Amino acid sequence: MIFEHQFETMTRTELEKLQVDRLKSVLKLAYDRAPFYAKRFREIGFEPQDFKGLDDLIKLPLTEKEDINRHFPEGFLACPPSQLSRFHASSGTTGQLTVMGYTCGDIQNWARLMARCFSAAGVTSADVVNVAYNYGLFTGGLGAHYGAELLGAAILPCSGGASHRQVELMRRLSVSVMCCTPSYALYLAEVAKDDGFDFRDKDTFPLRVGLFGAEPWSDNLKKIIEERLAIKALNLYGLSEVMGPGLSVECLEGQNGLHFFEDHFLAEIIDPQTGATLGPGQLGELVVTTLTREAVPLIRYRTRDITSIFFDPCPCGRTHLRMTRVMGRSDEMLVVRGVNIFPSQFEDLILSEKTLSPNYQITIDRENELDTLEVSVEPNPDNFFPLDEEKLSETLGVKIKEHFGITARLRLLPPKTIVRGQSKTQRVFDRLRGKI
Ligand code: DLL
Repeated sequence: MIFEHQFETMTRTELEKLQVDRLKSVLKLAYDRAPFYAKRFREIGFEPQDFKGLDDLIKLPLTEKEDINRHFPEGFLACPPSQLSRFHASSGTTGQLTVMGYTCGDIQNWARLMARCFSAAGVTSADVVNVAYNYGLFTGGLGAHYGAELLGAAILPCSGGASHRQVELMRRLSVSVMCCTPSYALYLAEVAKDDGFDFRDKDTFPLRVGLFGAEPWSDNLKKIIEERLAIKALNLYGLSEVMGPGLSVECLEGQNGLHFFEDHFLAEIIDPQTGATLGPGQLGELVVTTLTREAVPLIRYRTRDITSIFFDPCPCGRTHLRMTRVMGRSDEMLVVRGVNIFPSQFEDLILSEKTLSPNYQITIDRENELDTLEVSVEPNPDNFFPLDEEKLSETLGVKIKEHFGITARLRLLPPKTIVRGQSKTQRVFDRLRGKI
């Protein structure tokens, strides 16, 4: 089912007209009410009435996370503080909290967008949804909660943690849909196994689909989750500065790219170095302009997320553009001996070795003036035979060399050595740049 058919299947002409109308209002709102944008626009001599069409947007400056950190709330709030109904925050990689405010209208729109996501995953009021994203300042828990509630589904608000109890409840309450980070989904499968259960046993666990996101994950990890849990693993994307989860989602029919809700957000792809606009199919940084946010409209916000967009029709009938799986953040790209690599690209290579597990860490260091890269990984728990570390190291080393042209060392760890997270998992320990 398509939750908001009238919006999700609009023709491009209808959609662009709606976007232009909404953009005019958003630019006026930002200029009239948010001092940060009023100052910015004045500096470049731009007045909202100058805006004629979508092409004019790229003339406006980009907004950075740092701008929000410095100027929220005074500079960004476009509504009277009395109209605020919620705050959320995200800690990001730097550890500094980026805070966001929402009006009642923003929360209602968010619920509708998350209901669209669940609906794209085939969820109905007959489902039982376990929300294992953390509830609280993080947007995952409450975002998923409100969407599932709007659809009329029954919600099990487990949040992250207490994993044995969570598996037990999923069994007893016949949970059919799960929402959490992809790494936590794998961990729950591991916990179930320790407790003598198997998510693949559909008489015990009628689980059939998961909406996973909040961290980068690879195609190979998707395959592993689908095999281990015998479910469809769909990608859910969003970020708290712009709203939270629910900017885009994969649908059950297509399972190829994430439908980006263009009636609420405008997407651009730019070259992260030069800021130049890139076309469909070109990999770059996603820049988002909010079209309906009331409390904190954002104009050309740099997400730092690396993806590409495409406009091909999808069998599900939704017409909005799709984005490819986010490879990682431009500010989390690894630079090893001058080569740029995203951790998710490593994940794909590690998991192409069937004897290795998705529990891995990458450590970057320096020895004798040279960058070193070590992949520490646990073996696949389904292996029957002990692994030959030297041979595996060689095979993986060759693949890494072929793909990236750099040498890597493999370290096999005993099973369950790597700490499992309830939320976003830290995979990279970059001793050169202090991200440890
Ligand atoms: O992670 C919102 C969210 C919650 C999304 C639950 C999906 C599911 P933040 O904590 O602000 O918000 O982190 C946002 O996480 O800029 C991306 O770098 C990354 N991210 C989110 N979803 C995905 C995804 C939430 N599906 C940051 N794939 C974003 C890859 C993702 N990265």
